[in-house]
Amino acid sequence: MVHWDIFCHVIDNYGDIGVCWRLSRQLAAEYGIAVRLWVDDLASLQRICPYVDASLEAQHCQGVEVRHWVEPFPDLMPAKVVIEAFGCELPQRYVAAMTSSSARVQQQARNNATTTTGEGGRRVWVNLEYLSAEQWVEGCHGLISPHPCLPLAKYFFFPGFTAATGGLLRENDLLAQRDAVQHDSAEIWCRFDLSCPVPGEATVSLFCYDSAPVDNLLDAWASSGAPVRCLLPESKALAQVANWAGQSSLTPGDSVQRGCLTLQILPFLPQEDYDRLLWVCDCNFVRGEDSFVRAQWAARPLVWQIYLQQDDAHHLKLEAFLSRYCQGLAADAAAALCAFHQSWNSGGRPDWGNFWQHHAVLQAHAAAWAGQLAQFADLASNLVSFCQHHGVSKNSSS
Ligand code: TRH
Repeated sequence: MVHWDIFCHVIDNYGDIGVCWRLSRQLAAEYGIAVRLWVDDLASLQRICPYVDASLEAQHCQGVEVRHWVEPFPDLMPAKVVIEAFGCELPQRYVAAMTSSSARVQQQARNNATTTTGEGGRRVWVNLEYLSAEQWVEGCHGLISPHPCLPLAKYFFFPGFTAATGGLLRENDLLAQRDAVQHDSAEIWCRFDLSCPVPGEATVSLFCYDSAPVDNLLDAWASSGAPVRCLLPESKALAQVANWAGQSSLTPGDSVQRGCLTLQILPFLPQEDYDRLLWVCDCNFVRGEDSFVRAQWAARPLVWQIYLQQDDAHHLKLEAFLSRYCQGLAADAAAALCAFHQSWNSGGRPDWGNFWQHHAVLQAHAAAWAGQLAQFADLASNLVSFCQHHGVSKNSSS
């Protein structure tokens, strides 16, 4: 069985561990890979996967070996594939072990060019990058970067929206599961302890940063003239929402009614349940990277709040996505979608009426977009092929 080590440093929020956790589970479940996930913040992992015990240094969960990444890092044999997620720096001791094992392998190869090394040959070190729809990603995906002073090199692996990138995370059965739930969603509403939507009601999930103009959006929904039900999993935006509702706090199970708006507070959901929430809502407000991708697989209209970056680099990222996403979308619907994103991402007054009048067109487009993305190979399978191409086969021993 081939072993992979995945390293995740949680910067803030849940996106870094959200991506690493999905990837780890998929590699274990679909490829039989022995994944060891090193994460420095187990509490964040526990939020998205309640089966994880944040007090344990080592545990197995959903087919993945979860290890608390603390210093000093233990002495151990590095895996055949080493994934450094989002440029997190690998532990020095681990890099030193990679260096000495690579030197031994080279020495053995020199001694006996025809024999496979006792350590099983090559190792691939990959830096898994953040997702962007920008054009330059295609040119950088797969590039190698030699270490400045050690005899090691790592590859840059970029997720993306085209066949020339690393693709997007998508489990084998994801779309079939989504279709089944969307065909009959009553059980899911019941699971969330919520009533099924009534005809004419727009159900919307809301996951955003506290910088979003939430008050303006809630005002727009309250006065929209048609029923809107907003489902809000517990998040930082809750304080702002409570303030808007004139309450000192809101907790899961609470509900607020203002004009046309019914606001229902949900607990922070396990990752699989959050997916299901996206599948059953008519429109999903998402953020960052992982919820943004999952909302695309939900094949429902979405509104993305991008993670703020230094030097306003996020503006280009947002534009790049919108210009890809809007291809093939009717001009008036595309204009409404872009205007809505601009105001949502810049603290403006999102015009819900102007946006949602196109909901039928936006719905058809969201389904077509998901279908188009599903034509490309998914990120895990691309990563496995990439490692095979660079010398780590499915059967390499660790
Ligand atoms: O939490 P985020 O803002 O993460 C961000 C981004 O990834 C950003 O690119 C990165 O630089 C920054 O973190 C450090 O948003 P994101 O990416 O959508 O991740 C949220 C995760 O939380 C995702 O895996 C879905 C999950 N989630 C649940 O499991 N349950 C829930 O109830 C909700 C609302 C989210």
